[in-house]
Amino acid sequence: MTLQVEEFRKDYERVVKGMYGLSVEEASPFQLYNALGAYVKSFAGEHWSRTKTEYEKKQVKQLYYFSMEFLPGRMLKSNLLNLGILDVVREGIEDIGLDFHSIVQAEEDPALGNGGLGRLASCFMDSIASLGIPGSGSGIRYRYGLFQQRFIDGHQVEVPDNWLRNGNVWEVRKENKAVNVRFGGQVYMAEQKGRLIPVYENTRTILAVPYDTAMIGYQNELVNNLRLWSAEIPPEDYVHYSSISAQQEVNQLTEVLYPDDSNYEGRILRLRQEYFLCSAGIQSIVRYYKKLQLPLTMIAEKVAIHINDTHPALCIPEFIRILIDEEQLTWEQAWESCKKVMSYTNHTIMQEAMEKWPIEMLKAEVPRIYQIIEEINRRHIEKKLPLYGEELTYQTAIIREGVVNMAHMAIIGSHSVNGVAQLHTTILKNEVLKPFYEMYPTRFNNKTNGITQRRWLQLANEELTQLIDEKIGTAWKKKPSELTILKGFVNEDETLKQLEDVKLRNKKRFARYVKEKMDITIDPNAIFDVQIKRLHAYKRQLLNALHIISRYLEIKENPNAAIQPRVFIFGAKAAPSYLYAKQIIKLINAIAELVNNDPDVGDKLKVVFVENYGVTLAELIIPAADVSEQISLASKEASGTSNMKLMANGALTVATLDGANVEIRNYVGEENIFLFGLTSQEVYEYYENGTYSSRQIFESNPRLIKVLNTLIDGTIPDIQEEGRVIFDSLVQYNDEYFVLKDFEEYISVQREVDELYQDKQAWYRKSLWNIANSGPFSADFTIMRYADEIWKIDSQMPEIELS
Ligand code: Z16
Repeated sequence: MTLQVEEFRKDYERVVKGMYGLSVEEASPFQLYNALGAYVKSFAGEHWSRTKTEYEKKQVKQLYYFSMEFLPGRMLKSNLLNLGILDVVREGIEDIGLDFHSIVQAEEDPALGNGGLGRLASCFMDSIASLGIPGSGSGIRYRYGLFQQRFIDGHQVEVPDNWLRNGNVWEVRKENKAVNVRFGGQVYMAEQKGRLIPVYENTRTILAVPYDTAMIGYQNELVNNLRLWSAEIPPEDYVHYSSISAQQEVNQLTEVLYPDDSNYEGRILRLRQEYFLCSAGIQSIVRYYKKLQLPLTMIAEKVAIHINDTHPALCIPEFIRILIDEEQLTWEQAWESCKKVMSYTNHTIMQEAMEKWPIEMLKAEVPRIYQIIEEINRRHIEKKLPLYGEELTYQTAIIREGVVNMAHMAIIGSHSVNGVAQLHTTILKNEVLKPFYEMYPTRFNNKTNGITQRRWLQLANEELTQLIDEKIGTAWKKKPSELTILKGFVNEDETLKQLEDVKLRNKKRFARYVKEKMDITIDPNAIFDVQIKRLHAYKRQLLNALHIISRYLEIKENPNAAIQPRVFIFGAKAAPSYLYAKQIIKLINAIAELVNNDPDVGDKLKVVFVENYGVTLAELIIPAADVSEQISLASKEASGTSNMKLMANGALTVATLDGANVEIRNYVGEENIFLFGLTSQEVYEYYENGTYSSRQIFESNPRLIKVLNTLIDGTIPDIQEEGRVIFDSLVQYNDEYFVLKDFEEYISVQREVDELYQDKQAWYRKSLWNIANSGPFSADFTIMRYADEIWKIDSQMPEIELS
């Protein structure tokens, strides 16, 4: 079915009139957006319903991707692209005399995730649909997304993200698919017809109502589902909810996303959210499976459940609860199915991110689930003790020292555990999860993360997309490996020049935004140096800041020296309770204040810290980046994904050998990446021998002394407190993330960056080489491997070929 411009115009004008009683000239940008969204939704509706019926009729095995976070970004353009009607619709809109861009911008960016993990889940949703894999997402419909960030006097201030204020055109409320989720009370086992069944007392029941959103495959007529659950008061249960406080408890449940990235907060409400998702999701899966009229003992042949980090790990005991308490399976039957169905991805080795719920909390909130966890643990210990002895076995216990270790439960209850980059998986096997690797060597595997080039190249960087199309044709859009054909162009001056022009136009576009939003003038001919990711000590935005101070001091000492101009661009939110991260934000904003207003500095150095970084801003910044900062302390960043997005858009990477940077290095070669710093092995050696002394490095490096002194001597304005805290963290408290250790090498590699940029041809040769090598980081490859090796699910389009 091909859509004609004329036909679209007529349809669209009718939809606007039908929805608002207005002509397109009278409608506001938001109304125009909403009407276009409704139009797109109905356009996809046919495929959506057909996909669902097909899956059911063929009884295909389906994947359910459970995640507490999804970060889809704006959906209008992406849906139009995937439906294959982006150009026609844009042309039609512009024919009417409307501004397509302002319609696109009227959409809210749903921030139902924190960062990498949530965005990965959404890239995966796009790839799963685009590869024709039967699968859906399962998450929470938070009433408020991740806070919006404002800067006041350089400090981060959080504003609630009321993203549903004007409704959400993409979602469909499915009240008839609602399920009950039970919390609290007491539970005891009673005999009934010769079986032990649980009897509950004083529980509170909450209604889980799903809202479905179409996940549209890339030009393949296939539409999957993202199901987000919302908590409501069960209408028939008004007696229990007569008090205001009882009502408030329900309303709170799915009210807001916890704003912690790679950090465990241990709040009771978060535990309730996790169980709410798991219980609602598993109930709806079992309900669907039962419609197929197959024996419950065979559920693993039709269902695969993926647990995105430990946040939804309660899927495991909930699955067992339903199979034994409600479906009368034996423990052994339920447990065997559980292991076959479940798989788990680990996303971090940071100890502070590990979920460990106090026993008392679980007992109080989900007493039956706690009993089941105890039983899983008891059987695990009983079985492994004779095989592995006490030491190893107790290291793998689920319950220990008053807490339930969710990672241990996730590993024991699944058939697959994967890390998200080669190095990360190696560290899991050899360090963090070593006892488990000894016990279950075949359960461990790697699935390096990926990104969808559809959003991050085709949509975000239309000009680069067009250039690539001109050079190598359009097959790469379905077959990302074909990007390697670009390697044939690295010695073509004309291509390199065209690439330079594209980059310059993208930089100008971002410069306009910076001028308009922040009233800072930046020179598009300067190097645009970009670090965009959550603010975390281990990611070392501070190292970047120290480099900027060092450059500033050099300019001040020698104002007439010729230096390569550079604009340092930051985007980062700090968790509201993460004081140190907020102090670093204040520091960088203060540095910006200082250098941007110093007449000695001029265009040589500018610092731009964009407010409220998220998917939408990433789409503007990434195409404009020359340098990609991936400078976490080696071993700490599980994978990183902005590294992949920036590379695909032709930025050169300044990196430590951490996460997926290692694989980027392997693809592009040492000459095409700027490496520096400790290796993960060296970091582990320092931990073992305990010989790191940051003070010694500080005292023996005159440049470091000068740079660090600016934190405490008043050079940088208005950071009395922050400057002192940060200085002390580096010098006094032995610099947990080896910032000082890596400083000198970082400075010197940055000098190489400046030098290379003097030779534009050499620079863009490397830039093109990076783009040409970015194909392997397509999430399509990643998902193909998950589907083949973990989920054992076939594509509905067997002819598909990615390489
Ligand atoms: C998160 O975004 C990540 C890990 C984690 O434990 C929790 C959250 Cl919310 C990130 C990793 O830090 C990052 O390295 C990785 O690329 C990303 O998850 C996706 O795997």
